[in-house]
Amino acid sequence: MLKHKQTEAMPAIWDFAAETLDRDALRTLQLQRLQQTLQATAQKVPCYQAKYAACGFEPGDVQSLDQLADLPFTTKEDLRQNYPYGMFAVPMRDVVRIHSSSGTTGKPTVVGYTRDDLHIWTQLVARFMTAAGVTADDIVHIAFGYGLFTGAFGLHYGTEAIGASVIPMSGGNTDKQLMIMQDYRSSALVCTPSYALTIADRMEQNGLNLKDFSLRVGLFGAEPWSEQMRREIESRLGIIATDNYGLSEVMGPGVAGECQCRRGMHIAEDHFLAEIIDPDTGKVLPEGEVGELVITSLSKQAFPVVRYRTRDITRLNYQKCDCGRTLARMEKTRGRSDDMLIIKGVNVFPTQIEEVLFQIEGCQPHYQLVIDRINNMDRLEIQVEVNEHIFFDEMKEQRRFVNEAEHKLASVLGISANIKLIEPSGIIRHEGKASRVLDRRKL
Ligand code: DLL
Repeated sequence: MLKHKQTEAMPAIWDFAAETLDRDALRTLQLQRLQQTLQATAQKVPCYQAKYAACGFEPGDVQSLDQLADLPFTTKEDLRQNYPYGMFAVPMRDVVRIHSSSGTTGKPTVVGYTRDDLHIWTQLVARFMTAAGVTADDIVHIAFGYGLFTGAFGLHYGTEAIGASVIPMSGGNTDKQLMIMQDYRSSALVCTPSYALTIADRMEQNGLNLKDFSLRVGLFGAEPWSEQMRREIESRLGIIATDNYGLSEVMGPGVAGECQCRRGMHIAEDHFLAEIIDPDTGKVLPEGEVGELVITSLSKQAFPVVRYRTRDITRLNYQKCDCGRTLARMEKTRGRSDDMLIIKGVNVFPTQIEEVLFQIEGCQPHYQLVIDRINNMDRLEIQVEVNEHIFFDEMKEQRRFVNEAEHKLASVLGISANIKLIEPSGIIRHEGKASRVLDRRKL
């Protein structure tokens, strides 16, 4: 059990009262806030008015949290249809910030924040950063792109609230990132896990020595990553790597984050109600089962969401954590239900393939999945970077790698794949979220 006691020296951002509430008190708070959110959406958002009317629902009817399951879901499609401001529950004069999702297809979804929303967002980010071990003594290097994406601004204000020093570096220009990180003595790194690996690669290519850096902790999020990848980042950057989760439609980063125990990300349940549903039937699943995360916001003013389907696949754990927090923890997400690949009928997430690959000696943490359909048969090619020794040395080593990869993929995941070895640095690097799947099947 980690020692914790609210003392004057402790940053205010360990919100002891909220983060260690017992479940009954938490549920009472959640119900009260849910009722307010339902009233606000029923009064102010036409999309919710239509949804409620269609199922004969009166917001005043909800007297228990279980009744939430009777309400319709909100989807990205609802947000698209109400582009740009149709889902806002306050007039634009009360909106002080606008962000949008990083969607790559169609119109992005637009989200807004009132001043109170921004205050809560900042507090929640500061809370998970504190849980991950960031203190006022840290120098926090933010390598997320500043802009419409919520990552950089979210972590930026959270850092300031803790009283740590923020370096608003933004994304790209990895050589410069390294120079600043070294010279300014950055102790905490904030970016996507894939960019953390790009930074590690460049450090090695430039012959830089870890000892000349001050890094000690990483706060990584915005994309799925495996435990193997965590170990790789930790050993190559000499840091503790923590995971944090969020999505712009719900708030941005700060929805959930790992404490130093790193056994799941604590969800800010005093501000968000989490459910796990079967993505096919929409039914709420029993505690502990894997399914799609659905979130209802409990305190947001400008952009409340009721039963928003995140498409992210995870599992919730309600056991009290060793850190003392009682807030439920979500497991590392396995990917999105819409990222799930079905290859020759087998359901598989890219992160599961990543887990298998990274166990093989000589594998570099960079890969790309290319799926084709040839003569009505799915064909998966895994392009994977290997170290120089394997790529340039004898065929024997290459064969060993390919055989082991094929064997493991077949025995662990039940899929067959052609493995294509790629030379070091041969796979395109990403500064933001990595995109690792090229599905060329015309279905
Ligand atoms: O990625 C918010 C964020 C920024 C979270 C910085 C953490 C750190 P969007 O661009 O709207 O928002 O993308 C949201 O990214 O539905 C997940 O599929 C994925 N995602 C976010 N965090 C994680 C994570 C931000 N820790 C979408 N693990 C979400 C896995 C994540 N996937």
